[in-house]
Amino acid sequence: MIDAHDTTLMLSGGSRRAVDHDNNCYTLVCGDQLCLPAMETDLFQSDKVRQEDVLAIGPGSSYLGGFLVQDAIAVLSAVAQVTALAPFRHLTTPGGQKMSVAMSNCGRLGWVSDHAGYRYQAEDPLSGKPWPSMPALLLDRAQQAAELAGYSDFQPTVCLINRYEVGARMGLHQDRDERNLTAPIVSFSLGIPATFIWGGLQRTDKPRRFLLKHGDAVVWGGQDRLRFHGVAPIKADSHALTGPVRINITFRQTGL
Ligand code: MD3
Ligand code: FE
Repeated sequence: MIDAHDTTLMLSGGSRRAVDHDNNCYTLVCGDQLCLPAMETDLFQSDKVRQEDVLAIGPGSSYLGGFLVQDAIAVLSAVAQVTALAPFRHLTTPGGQKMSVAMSNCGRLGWVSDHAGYRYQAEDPLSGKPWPSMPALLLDRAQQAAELAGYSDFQPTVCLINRYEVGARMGLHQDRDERNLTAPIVSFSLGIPATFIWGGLQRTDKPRRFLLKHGDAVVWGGQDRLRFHGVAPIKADSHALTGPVRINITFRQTGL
């Protein structure tokens, strides 16, 4: 594993980062050979994921750049199967604002927001029926990413699917609606890129910014689990597999 969680490391080492000075935004780069793996596990013996492809970005968080690239079409097909049953919709915040991000869910529980608040629930409010089940490919890949990041036995009950069109954003927030804050959150990014804003445990802590690109996975856990975070307004762009859209999938372990 490469460790880039202190800024000095982020700022040194030519091939492992690129900085967009205009946006003060890092592009994280995995796979350089500067840090040799200190340990090996069975997962890393596979030729698909190398240990040096796992970049520690915080004490509890790892970036797996390009983790999903080979499976992107299959993952997007699984998303399309879910959203055929539970269409993307723009939820309303408890404050009455329509969210710019469109959302759907699969799995035992789904995240919803309305005038009454934020919560997880077993039924899609649009249909009154259970959310579509979590496609096996999504569950498998989420568990594999968690394992690679050092979280064994990740059992997500929620898969929240976010669709960003140009201009969509997500304001700085914490994910604290989950019952189990010891489990990590696994996120997958597909389609056009986003500038991710990663703050501290206080809303006013100075955030870091980095680019989340097509195929990237990030596992957020441990001491980083309650960090404030958000997504800057999406810039106009197009991706061969998604068109002018970014899809983000987050896997969460929670009960009701
Ligand atoms: C860091 N989604 O759905 S995923 C969300 O790109 C959300 O759609 C963003 O924030 C998106 O709640 C970011 C990355 C992420 C997810 C959860 C986190 C980062 C996190 C929880 C704690 C710290
Ligand atoms: Fe979040």
